[in-house]
Amino acid sequence: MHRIQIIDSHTGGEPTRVVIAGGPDLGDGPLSGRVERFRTGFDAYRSGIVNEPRGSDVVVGALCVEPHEPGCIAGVIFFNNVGYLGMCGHGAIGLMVTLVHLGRVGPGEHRLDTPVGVVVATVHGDGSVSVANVPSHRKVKGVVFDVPGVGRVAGDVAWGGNWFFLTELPGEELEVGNVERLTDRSWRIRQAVNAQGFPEVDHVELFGPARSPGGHSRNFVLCPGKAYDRSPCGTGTSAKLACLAADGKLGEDVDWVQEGILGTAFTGRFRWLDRAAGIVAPRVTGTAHVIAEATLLLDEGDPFCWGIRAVTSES
Ligand code: PYC
Repeated sequence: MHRIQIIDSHTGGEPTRVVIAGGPDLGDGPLSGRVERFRTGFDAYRSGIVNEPRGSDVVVGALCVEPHEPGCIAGVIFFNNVGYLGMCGHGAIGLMVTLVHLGRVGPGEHRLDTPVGVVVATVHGDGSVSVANVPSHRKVKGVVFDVPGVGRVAGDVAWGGNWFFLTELPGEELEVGNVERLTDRSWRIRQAVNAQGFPEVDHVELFGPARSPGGHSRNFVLCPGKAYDRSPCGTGTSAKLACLAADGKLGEDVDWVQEGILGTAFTGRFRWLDRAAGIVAPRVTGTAHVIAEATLLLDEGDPFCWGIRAVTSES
């Protein structure tokens, strides 16, 4: 019987399952190498931890490991129903709130080692958390293509710790009652943009007008395993900030309030790292709540010990 100790939280509605003990031993070295060891040698753990019957398509796992980079309080590898994430903004906020809950950290700045670089999380006195994310940039502006069942789509490809295609679909209501339609449209867009020569894009982000008085924009984000992000997506907000910066639509250190599909919000802002190259340092602030402490039991005699593998049309 394997026992895996977890703490669950949600950040703006999007769950994070932090693995505190009992996860796979990935050895040491850079996190980019350890995520590959996770993928090739221990992928059953990923599925067992986040997939049904213990989890669901929407759960994002966060395996806490010893950091490699100096000065980091922890290393973290984020994973979901179908694979691994470079970074995860809502997950980093959830991890910090979990570490506060455990009494391991208090208010102040804390460095986290991830497979795509070091991020700096600041725990504020009011419990909110800011994440200074990895350098982000827009790769291509204004990619235009036809999407079967959707029509002509134009948008940007950008990196915010994961790869995104960002677009607006005029007339599309970004509300939770429409998630089936939004999921279908976003999935078609993802397949089409991948076929356009951007196979790296695994998240699709649709934008529309904000609904709240202080908001600047609302989004719907489709994740790689076809689950939609219940939060405004931290890495997606970082990619958005890179696009806004490149277009001169947002100034340095100016707040951008990004609503997600449930109406919860992250506040983003950026600093230029290299203006000529379009590279920004994004910072995303949000709140999370711890909702469960548990021990997962993995019994090899159980036919679904290692989870029910998520099936998408690509897997
Ligand atoms: O907040 O960066 C994020 C994220 C990525 C996938 C789900 N949430």
